[in-house]
Amino acid sequence: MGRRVTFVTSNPHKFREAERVLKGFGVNIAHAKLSYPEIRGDDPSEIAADSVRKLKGKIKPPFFVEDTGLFVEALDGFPGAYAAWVLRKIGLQGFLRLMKGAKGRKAAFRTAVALYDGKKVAVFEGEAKGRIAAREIGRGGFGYDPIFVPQGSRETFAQMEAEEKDALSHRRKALVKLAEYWRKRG
Ligand code: ITT
Repeated sequence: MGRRVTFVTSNPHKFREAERVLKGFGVNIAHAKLSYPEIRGDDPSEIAADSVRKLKGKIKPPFFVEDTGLFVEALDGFPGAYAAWVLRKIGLQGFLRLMKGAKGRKAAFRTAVALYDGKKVAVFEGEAKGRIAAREIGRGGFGYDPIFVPQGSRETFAQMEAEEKDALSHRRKALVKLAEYWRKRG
């Protein structure tokens, strides 16, 4: 299967994170910077698997896509897989307003990476549990990072060095599974 795989994503931050993590496993990635239509749904794995199938014939395999959602317990999982849409519409400040009065701030990022190796689709999941901060803190990272405090930490992802976030991140957990699968297949 070789050592090089293409990551199809419109998000350069995701690409850089994936590049760092996979490099540690000797896997090099190329960036196909494009956005593609996604189905609506609650489950990142279903969304990623559907997207990778639709990209067959358009991108040279092996390639993967990734879908991430933010699930807030007290909001019954909202915004979930609609996280990108919610951020575009109301921003972090709007989201923090929605959290006012919520009973608890527990949340989790869930990532699904779907790989097509030219023969079949494989999906790998990763989760980071944590909580929603009271306000935006930190300048690093992207997306919801300034308001997400991972379990066991006092800082938001946006306050951390890139490698510190990597060590705890939902994305890394999914990508490590991809790398292990990759290695086993040879
Ligand atoms: P692609 O679909 O093109 O890969 P995207 O940015 O639209 O890029 P998602 O739909 O998976 O990707 O992203 C969902 C939202 O969650 C979006 O607003 C991201 O900024 C945010 N997000 C994803 N991963 C994140 C992370 O590690 N930390 C903070 N926010 C994240």
